[in-house]
Amino acid sequence: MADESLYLGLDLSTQQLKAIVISSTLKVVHEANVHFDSDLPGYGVKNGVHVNDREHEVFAPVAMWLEATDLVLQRLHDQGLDFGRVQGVSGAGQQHGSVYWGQHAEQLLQALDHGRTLKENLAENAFSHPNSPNWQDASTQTECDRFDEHLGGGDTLARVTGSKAHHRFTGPQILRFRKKYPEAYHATSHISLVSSFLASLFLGKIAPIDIGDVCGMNLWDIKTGAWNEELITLAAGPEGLTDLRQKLGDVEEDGGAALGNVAKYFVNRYGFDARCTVLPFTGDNPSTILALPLRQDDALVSLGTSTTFLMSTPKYSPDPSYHFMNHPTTAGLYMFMLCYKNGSRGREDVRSAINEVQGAAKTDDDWGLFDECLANSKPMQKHRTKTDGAEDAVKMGLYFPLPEIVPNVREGVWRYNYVPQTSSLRSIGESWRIPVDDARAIVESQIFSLRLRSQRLMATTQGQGPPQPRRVYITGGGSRNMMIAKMIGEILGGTEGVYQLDVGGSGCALGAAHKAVWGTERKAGETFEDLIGARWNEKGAISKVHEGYQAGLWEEYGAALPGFEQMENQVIHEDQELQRLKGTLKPP
Ligand code: XUL
Repeated sequence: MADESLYLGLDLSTQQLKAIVISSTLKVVHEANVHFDSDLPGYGVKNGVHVNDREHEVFAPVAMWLEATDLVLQRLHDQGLDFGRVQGVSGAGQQHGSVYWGQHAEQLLQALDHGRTLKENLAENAFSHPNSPNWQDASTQTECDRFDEHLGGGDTLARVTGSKAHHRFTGPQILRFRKKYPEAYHATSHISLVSSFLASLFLGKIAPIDIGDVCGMNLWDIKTGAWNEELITLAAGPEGLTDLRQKLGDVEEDGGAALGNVAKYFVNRYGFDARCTVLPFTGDNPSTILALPLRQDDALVSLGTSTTFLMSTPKYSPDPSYHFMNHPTTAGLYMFMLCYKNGSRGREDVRSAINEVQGAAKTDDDWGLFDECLANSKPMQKHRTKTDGAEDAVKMGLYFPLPEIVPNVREGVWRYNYVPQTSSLRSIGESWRIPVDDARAIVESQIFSLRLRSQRLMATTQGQGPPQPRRVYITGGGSRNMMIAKMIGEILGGTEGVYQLDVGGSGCALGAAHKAVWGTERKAGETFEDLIGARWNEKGAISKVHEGYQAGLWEEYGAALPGFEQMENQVIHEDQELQRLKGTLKPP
């Protein structure tokens, strides 16, 4: 329909700002993006960030995001988008990052001059610090130790806030920021997450933090639904509780709430309808589960630069090895999340090594030989080794080109043989063909880790078959590899199978656009799942790529899972010993 209402969803991710415009009936009508490295080279970022290796800092310039916001809207305008039809705007942001507003922020946001760019309006005077710490930052080990200790251990912190302390979480980051930049901290009037920062621009005033994204801070008590004052005091210092509470502001509990109308700047500069509503912006992971009506017990695996595993569940069973967050739209549901730093990069390293030794004619980014290695090998590469005598051993490994989050260990590659019958684990001897055997081992290893950590949640799910997800949706670059899709079905299962979710360039931006439709058009009491579920056209968005659960094989993988856990524990133990020797870890 020519005058059907439109909705804008944005995703401010690490490497780009994406925008997607959909209709009330969820059809995508426009998409645009801005790549920070190539479109805004003046900031000198690589993969969207600056890195200070000496302090393990990773951060991005806020001015770059301001410039990207105007540019992405300009690109939508150039495509012919009639902004006057846009009735709702929502968005997603890379999780955990924080933006430090200065004393003039409110005033400058309210008076945005549409004759100048956002950067010209804000960059110089609206912030107390020019950069935002990125989720890849690993500079806060000391602060994380203090957060874990503060409530009596990582287990308690996970129970209260949904996660143990993590380098990237905003609470430890704020504590470090206060110590490293005391003057800037003092001059800070508000602290936004990346999501609420972007919402603030559209709103023309500081937007509240969202109920899903607030769980990525180690500061929010999930069960009581309030800031945890002990943790805020830790981040703020003994005298600073009230001050930091004010800096953080209130949290919007309704993911579909109307925060206000779009700021005049956008009406006058781009032609937005002055009645267009701004809704809460959430984190990129919570937003991704809104790209489809993800039912309870369905799992979504994103195989991108990082690997993430997301599930929507009513069961709150936190553990230090993973994350629980509030569901971004539906009270009483939680989002379970595993987030790995090492996703595609490790697979790419193995692929390049195989291409180098095996196929002189292959270009570096050709996956043919890697896939052949997967297709020509047996599950877990079962074999008999000389050392293992008559026992069947399986090959397994860990591949972390970057220090990993799950589990928290340094970078490295480890290869083992494991004998399920005797539970014996040996560092490899002669039986491995490196790098050929690494292809199956790395893919299995990444999926084993997902199964190991999600299995507890599956315990009560299905009426028939062993506990496993109902559907497994896969998305991201790696999901296009059909061998990987098959192995996901074989190891994780899925009573209804494995589905590739093809929602174009950005599931997060699409999820945000869905949220804008729901928040703006919902009737009283209508849930996100009901409204979006009724309008979603499954046929256009997903395709079944594997049957999922294979009786026998799933159990065989299950028998090797204790070996995988043993291998991880051994590597963690060795890593801690190493750190102790270097003097960076206290004795247990
Ligand atoms: C989640 C996390 C990443 C970022 C990516 O905890 O750190 O997935 O959200 O933008």
